[in-house]
This record gives sequence, C-alpha cells and structure tokens, in this order.
Amino acid sequence: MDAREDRDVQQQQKARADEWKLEQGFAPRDGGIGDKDIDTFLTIESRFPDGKRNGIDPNVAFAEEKEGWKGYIEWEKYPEKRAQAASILANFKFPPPPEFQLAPVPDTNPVLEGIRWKLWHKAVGGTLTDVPELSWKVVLKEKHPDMLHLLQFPYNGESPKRLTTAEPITPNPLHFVRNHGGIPDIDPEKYTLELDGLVKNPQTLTLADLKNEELFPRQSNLVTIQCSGTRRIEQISEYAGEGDEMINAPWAEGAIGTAKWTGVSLKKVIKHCGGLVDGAKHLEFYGAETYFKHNEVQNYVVSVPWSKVKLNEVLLAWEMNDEPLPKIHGFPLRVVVFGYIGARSVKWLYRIKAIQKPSRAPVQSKEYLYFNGQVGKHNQTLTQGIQIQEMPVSSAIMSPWQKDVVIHDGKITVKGWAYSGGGRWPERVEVSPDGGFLWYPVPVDNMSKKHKFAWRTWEVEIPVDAEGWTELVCRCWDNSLNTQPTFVRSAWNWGLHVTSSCHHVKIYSVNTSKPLTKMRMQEFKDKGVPFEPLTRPTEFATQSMEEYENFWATHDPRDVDD
Ligand SMILES: Nc1nc2c(c(=O)[nH]1)N[C@H]1C(S)=C(S)[C@@H](COP(=O)(O)O)O[C@H]1N2
Ligand SMILES: [Mo]
Repeated sequence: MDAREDRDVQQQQKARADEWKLEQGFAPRDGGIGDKDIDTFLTIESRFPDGKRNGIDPNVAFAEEKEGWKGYIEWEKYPEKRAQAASILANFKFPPPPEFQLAPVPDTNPVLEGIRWKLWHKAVGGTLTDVPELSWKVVLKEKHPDMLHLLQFPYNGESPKRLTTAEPITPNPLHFVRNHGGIPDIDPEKYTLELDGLVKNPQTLTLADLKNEELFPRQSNLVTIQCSGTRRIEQISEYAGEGDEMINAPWAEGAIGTAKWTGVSLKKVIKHCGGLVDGAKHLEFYGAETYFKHNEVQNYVVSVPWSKVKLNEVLLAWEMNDEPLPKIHGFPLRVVVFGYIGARSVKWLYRIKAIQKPSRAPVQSKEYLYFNGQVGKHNQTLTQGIQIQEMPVSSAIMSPWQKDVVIHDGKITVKGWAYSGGGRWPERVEVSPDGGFLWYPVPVDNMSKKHKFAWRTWEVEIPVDAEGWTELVCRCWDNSLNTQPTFVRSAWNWGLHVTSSCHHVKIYSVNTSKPLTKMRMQEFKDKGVPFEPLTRPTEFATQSMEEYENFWATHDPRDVDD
C-alpha cells in the first residue's frame, strides 16, 4: 500500500457521522460521561443491604450534630469521623462531573443535575441522606419560578436577564444562589454561634444575644455580592478550563445581586470577646453544610483578614431586604463581606475562629485562585494563583441580547449593570456601538444611586450608524479610574474566574434612519412577511429587473472590451 492509500484507509477508519461538526468545533470532543450515565455506580442498597457501611451505622455516626440542626455534621473537629466517611466513599465509583465545556451545554432547566453530589450525600447517609431532595424543595419555595437553574444540586441559579437589573435592589427571590453543598435547616431557637481560636474570651452567642441592641449596635448596608464566576460562559466559549470537583457553573451575567443586609458588625462581636490575642490576623468562618472534595468531607470554610473586619466591612446578617434571611441565603445567620468575592460571605455560619494565617481549608487555599493565562492542567501549582479577595471593576449589557435583531431609527437603548469591589464604585459607564472604537458615556442621571459597596444599574440611548452585524460593548471606570480589559482573551484564566473584560454583545442592526432600509422594512410590513429569521431567503426582491436594466443602461458594463 502506498502512502496515499494508507492515508485513505486511516481516514475511512476514523470517519464518524459527525466528522464535519468535529472538524468545525461544533461536536463534542470526547465529551465524556454525561451527568445521567451512571451505570458504573453501584447502588448503595445493593452494596450495603443492612443499611450499614463498612460496619458503620450512618444514622449513629453521621446523625444530626445538634438537635434542630438538620443537615449539619461537624467534620472539622472530628478527624476520626472524617476518616470514617472517607473510608465509606472509597467503596464507590462515582460518576465524574458532567462535561459541558467541550460538549454542548444542555438546554434543560435545571441545566445540570449534579448526580455526583447527590450520590455523595446518599453514600455517607445519616442526616445527609435526604438533603438533596429537601434542598430542592427550598429552591422551589424561596426562588422565583423563572430562575435559571444552572445546577440542581448543589443549587446554583441566576435570574433571567430581563429581571436581573429590573430594579437596583434585587428582590430576594431573584438574588442568585451559589451553593457548594446542601441547604441545612437550622431551628433559630437552637442556633448558636461559636467564637474561638485566638480571641481573648471565647464565647458562644445565641441569635437573641446578637439581636440585643444593648450588646451590639445594629447595622444595615446596601451590598452587592458577586460570584467570581459571573459571566464565566464567555470564558468557556473561548477555551475550556478547570473542571473542578465542584462544578464551575456556566454562569451568565446574573451571578450578582444587591441587597440591604442587616445585622451586626463582626468587629463589635470580636470586641465583645475581649478582642484578639497578639498574632491573630485572620478570621475563619465555618458554614454548616457538608462540602466534598477528593472523597474527603469537610464543612465550608474560608477566612478574611482582621484588617478588613476592623473597617466594619464584615457583617453578620440575619435580614435581607428587611425580611428574615431566606434559608437558601444562609438562615439563620450569614457573613456579608463588602466588596470581596462572594465566596467569603459564608452562609449558615456556626463558628468564627481567630487564626494567624489565611485559612488552609480548600475553598480558601485551593479554589478561587486566579492564574496566569499560560498556566493550566499540566503546570498549575496552587501558589501561582492569586487568592481572589477584592473584586475588580466590571459591567454587563443586559439588553439587547447576544444575536438580537434590533430594528431602530439610528439610536438603540442599552441597559446593564456596573460594579467595582473593594469599596470602589462605578463612576462612569461607557457603551460602544462599533466594537470598541467610539464610546458614549451613560448620562449620570441614567445610573442608579452611588453606593460604596453596591452596583449601579444604567440605561443609555446611543447612536448606531451600522447596518447589519455590529458589536455593542460596555465598560466601566470606577472612582480609582480602573477600567476593564478589552477582550475575554486578555484576562482568560484556567480557573475561569472573574470575567472582568468588556462585555461584547453582537447584534444585527436594521437602521431605519437610512431611506432604503426604511422602504424595505415597510415592504416587509405591507406584505405581512416576518423579517426573522434573518437567514431565511426573502421571497421578494430588493430590486426589480427593470431597475436592474436601467442601471446597466446608464453605467459601465461588468466587463470592458477596451
Ligand atoms: N456555607 C456556604 N457559604 C457560602 C457558599 C457555600 O457554598 N456555602 N458559597 C459562597 C459563594 S461562592 C458565593 S458567590 C456566595 C453566594 O451567596 P448567595 O447564594 O446568597 O447569593 O455565597 C458564599 N457563601
Ligand atoms: Mo462564588
């Protein structure tokens, strides 16, 4: 066989039905196991018919930690209990996280189910057994019926675009949710907060203590919480990145929300404990749910520096927009860290420990790291990543949408949000009608009120000269004159965090300020023919044959002889 024939044979062997789509990048490349293909998983019942696992009775070993704390197991204080759970998990082969980066994102709602996490809870058992079902019930009860459920369990959801910026303060049912585990159900009467570690006088406080205004002054702040995954879908559409144990959900522009939070400043609570022992520099927050990583069970733990707490910028909150904190947002008590990445605002808070160094817990030290663009699966070390704390300036266009056909008379109304972390605020928002060459500022009167720690929603009418495809782009300048990188590629990173680049929205512009366009649109109307879909050939001509002949009669022909 000569080389040519050999190649033909090889090509035939690897030909597959979707070869063309594969070459064009439209088909999944080894999309891997889907969320629903779990035939490799051995059911818990068949493996452990007596309900016990490795001789361990989960209803005893993993019972509710405290009466009235459904779904809470204390792992951090009991390494032996953690070892028991790890030994049980080692018996099972769990399905991998679903592939949705190199394969199409499913068009279902919930988009992803989270079978792996559901099974982890079932495998450990005890008080965790029914947490996935109970958590979903909380979602259906507390969230708006139109939420986009990106991940059913652990629940991750964002509001639809038309509702995200409808009001400058996000109504509670529309505030996005990012969970790493189930939703614990804690009886407020039985609730206590433990303060220990390097505080001078360790204390255990009840909710009544915290609400006692003789002990602690009450504080309310309007604060935007932004997940570092906001607008992640733009990074995913460029290049695939980290597929962590906890799915990096395919967020659009809605993983951000603004609420009036009420509670007490953590600084005052630390003062109540006599302050910190010398050398204490960080406060570690413990969330009550169970967090799984690499077959290990833990609680959700992160930390913030004492210097941040000292500014009264860390709130322990029990109210959200003048309503009791919803269960899904951390009832009965959560942390709200102003201007930081959402991950530090711990929900279902049960313990605060003063420590010397930033927390070594995985969420703090192994996740939410921001890498250089050339660092990836093969060469990433944890210490190369910047631990994300203050969020950078960012913004998004919420209307029109990507690939919308916009019929206008030379001006288009654009709406969106803008936010900057670290106590900086949006000072100016600019919108470009032509991919980022001309920039029109949003009039200050068209931006919502300025706050130190909250976003601003905005609306602007800008001139658009384009016919056909163009790109609307927005960017924000904060009060320190920081602005945004131009393209997703400029700040793409392996962890797919912090998509702070300018937001580009492709629209098809039909500009009726141009006489010919206006006439043509009238024709569509008169004939009752819909303009969309754009790609469908039009049944009536743009020019009559008479007009065509008239043109050639008065102009040079197509080809000249001399
Ligand atoms: N206990 C606990 N706290 C948590 C989380 C979590 O999974 N568990 N997720 C964090 C992350 S990553 C974000 S972005 C915010 C989201 O807050 P929200 O769900 O109230 O919008 O909560 C943070 N606090
Ligand atoms: Mo987050």
